[in-house]
This record gives sequence, structure tokens and C-alpha cells, in this order.
Amino acid sequence: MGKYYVTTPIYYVNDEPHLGHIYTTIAADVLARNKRLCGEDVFFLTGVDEHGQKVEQAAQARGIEPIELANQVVARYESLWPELSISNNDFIRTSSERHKKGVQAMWRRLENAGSIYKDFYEDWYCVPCESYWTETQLKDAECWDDKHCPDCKRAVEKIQEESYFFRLSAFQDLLAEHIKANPDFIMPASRRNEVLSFVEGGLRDLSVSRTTFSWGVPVPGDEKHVIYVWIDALTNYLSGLGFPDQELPEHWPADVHLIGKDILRFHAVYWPAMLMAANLPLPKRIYAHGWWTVEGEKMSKSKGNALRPADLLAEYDADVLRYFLLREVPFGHDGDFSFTALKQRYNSELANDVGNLLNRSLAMLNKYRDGVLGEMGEETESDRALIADVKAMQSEVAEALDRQAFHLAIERISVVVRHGNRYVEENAPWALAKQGDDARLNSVLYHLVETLRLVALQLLPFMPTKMQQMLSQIYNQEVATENFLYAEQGGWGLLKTGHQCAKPTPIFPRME
Ligand code: ME8
Repeated sequence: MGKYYVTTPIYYVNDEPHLGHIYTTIAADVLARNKRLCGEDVFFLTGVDEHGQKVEQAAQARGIEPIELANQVVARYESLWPELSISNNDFIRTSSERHKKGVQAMWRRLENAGSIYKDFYEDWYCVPCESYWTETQLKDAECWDDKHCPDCKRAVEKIQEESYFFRLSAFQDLLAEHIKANPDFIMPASRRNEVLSFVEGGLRDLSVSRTTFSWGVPVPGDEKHVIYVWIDALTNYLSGLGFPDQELPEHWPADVHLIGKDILRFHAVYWPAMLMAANLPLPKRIYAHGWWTVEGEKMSKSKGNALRPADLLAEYDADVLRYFLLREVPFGHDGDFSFTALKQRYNSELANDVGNLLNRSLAMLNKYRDGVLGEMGEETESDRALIADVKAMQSEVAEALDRQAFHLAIERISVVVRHGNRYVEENAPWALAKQGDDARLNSVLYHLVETLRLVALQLLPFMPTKMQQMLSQIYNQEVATENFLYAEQGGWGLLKTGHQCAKPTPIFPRME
């Protein structure tokens, strides 16, 4: 059985979950569910990033301990993920003992490999971004005069302290070679080029410890130093699998780390260099998706326009949100979230196309045949074309998902749904019923139901609850779709003559 490991970033606990967090996690969930249906042994990890100065300061501002703040936000995520049908296998917290153990083991590996040394550090630091800037970088970005962060535009602080360093510079050539030799290592291609030119532009050694605050994992053997939060955070991808108790966990290397473009450098430069230094295999792919704006504006705390999942879920069905987020914008591109677009897509693609095909097909089957699939006549050209389209959909959706092209996968499924609706018009079951052409009528109804069943199986990773309902109508019983496998349920022609379907219950009523 193939193994598949997919991760999301671990989210900072100084902010409440918002649209961006659910986006990455939903995308990872769709991949995990798809691979489970393919029969793979899937591990899907998400979690939270609890350490660092930013979290320490956020807790101080509220007059509580960092761990209390973390617990509050963790509780939010833990209740949110089931509401969105997120099927993660584990939830990693960086404050957990298993994770700290992983980080310290990683540190020792880097140290034993000669990749860590002690020196003095003088630089500019952006607390909100947890990122360091050199004088030259600030000057290049025209941020030197009033000393602000080129990314978030907030003030940077000058830092001088004793610090451990990671020999990042030693991995410049190896990293550039790896990126060139593996075109799918960093996706999409535009991001890959961005990282490559950054690496080829020269890598500086990285300061990887702090003495100015204490909320983090101590450096083994030198406890006044706290391990830099990104070394800490990135190691979650291994500690979540049981490293270091398992030196090379069975699901490692990751098939794909899904991240937002904001944290690409950490994942595509620091993380692979750390793994090279620690002599561990590199992840197969890092996919950086784009950035959402909301009704044309950047989401921000100060504007108060961050979309909160709880508000969205009060108004919209979780599956509809899942579908919309992955359908609306090609993964990797920036996109805008608008309620008008959501309603339009819902009404045209889900209510009019999928919902209509389901309702009319099951309604006709019930009207003309009491819901029972009857003895078929000869296969026609129109039937063959529909079957061929369904089969092509199955392989093309799998290929699209292997490249994280969620919108293409959904578009390909929509092609079959529209084909199904055309097939109804072409074959006019109502006319066949009038003429008393029983065999042909049975054939047409059968092809429709079988198409719907296989469409629902392809949409199952995107809309697990809605598709479970759709399949339950087709199978005429509550089906346990979490145990479904494409190898068992995915073939054309598995419904037998005499099979009874339920009466249709609309699953996508029109939105006004
Ligand atoms: O960066 N559009 O955590 P974080 C799309 N703890 N995605 C968005 C988004 C937006 N407007 N805003 C946020 C961290 N995201 C670190 C990660 S990983 C070892 C450590 C998503 O809470 C996107 O996935 O700031 C982004 O990468 C992530 O939230 C950042 O979450």
C-alpha cells in the first residue's frame, strides 16, 4: 500500500482562525481524502505554532501566560476542524513534550553534523513576521530611513546578542542543484523561480537562537538560549510523525507541504537545508498557494475584515465553502472572496447542474420505474460517449489532484455533469415512456444513475457530507463513505438490474 503524507502550516496562536487558515487546511483535507479513496495509507497533519516572541507578547498584552493563550486558540481549532469535516490524523502542538523532544533531537543532529556554531549577532528583526533583515536588505527595499519591515511595513528592531548560527550558506549550491533537478519540488513554477533566484543570490548563515525571551524550546546544553521559532516550527513535520523515537518515520518524506506564499522561503530554503544538514530525506513537494483578499481588500486585524470561519459557517454550509474556495481560484493564484461569487457559483454549478441532474434522474426513475433499475436495451453511441467521458474524468481528476490543480479537477467533473444533463435532453426519457420503449428507457435511466454515482465519488473529497447524502439516495441506504475505495466502488456498471434508488431529496436548494 502506498504511503501519502500531507501537511498544512502550523498556525500561530496569537490570532484566531480566519479564511486563510481554513483554505490551506481544506485543500490538504481534499488531498488526504482523495488518497484514502485511492487506497493509500494517508497521514494528514495540521496543528499550531505556539512559541516565539510574537505569541509571548500577545499573551502579555492580554495579561495571561503564553500557554493559556495557546490553549484558548487550540480549543477554537479543535472545534472548528470537525465542523469543516477536516479529517486530520493528528494535531501537533509545539508546546507538547513530543514536539520539544523532536526539536532538541533535530538541534543535536545539526550540531553533530557541524552545522551549528556560536557567534554574535547584529541585525534588524521584525517581531510580527519573526524575520531578520540585514542593513543591505532594508536599503534595497527602501526601508532603511525609517527602519521598517519590507514585508509588513511595521517597525524593525535592532538586535545584538550572542547567538547560535546555522550554516545555511554551506547548502547554497546543493539546494540550487536540487531545485533545478526536481522541477516539481517547489510549485507552482513561478514560486520555484523566485526561490531559485533567492538561493543563487547568496545565502547567509542563519541566527537560530535567542536570549531575549524565553517562550520556546531551550537549546540543549545551553538553556539560556531559546531555539529560533522557525527551526522549532518546521520540525513539527517530523515530530508529528514520531521523530526522534522513530529516526526515520515511515510516512517521511512528506508528499506535499501545503503552505501560503508568505512562508515559502522558510519551507523551500531553510527547511530543506536543515534536512540536508541532518542527513534526512527532503519533502517531495512544497506547494505555495496564493493569497485571499475579501471583497477586494486585504484581510487585516486593524480593518476588522478578516473572515472568521464561525461567521461563514453560520451562513453557509461547510461543504459549499469547501467547494467554493477550491473552485473559485486556481491553487497558487491570488484570489478574491466575494459573497456574490459564492452564490453565483453555488446556483449555477451545484443547484442547477449537479442538483438538477440528481433530482430529475431520480424523479424519473421513481415516476416511471418505482425507483428500480430495469433490464436494459442495446448500448447506443450516446451511452458509449457518456461512459467514456466518465472514465476519462476519473483518470484526469486523479492527475489534476496529483498536481494540486483543484479547480481543474472540479472543472473536469463539471464537464461530466453537463454531459449528463445533455444526455437527458438528447434521450428524452419522457418521450420513451410515452412510446412505451421500456428497454431504452431503462438504459437511459441506468446510465444517468451510474453517472451520478461516479460523479459523487469524485466530488466526495471536496464535499464529504453532501456527497454522502447523494450516494445514500442512489444506494437507497445510509452509506459509510469513509470506507469507500475507488477500487471497490469506482467501476462503471456496479449497480445491478433490480437495484432500488430512493426518491430524490434536494441537496443543493437554490440560494436567493
Ligand atoms: O505563518 N490567504 O502561521 P500563520 C490565504 N506559524 N492563506 C492565508 C492567508 C490569506 N489571506 N492568511 C493566512 C505561520 N493564510 C507559521 C507557520 S509552518 C512550520 C509555521 C494561511 O498563522 C497560509 O497557509 O501566520 C499561510 O501560510 C498560513 O495561513 C500562515 O499562518
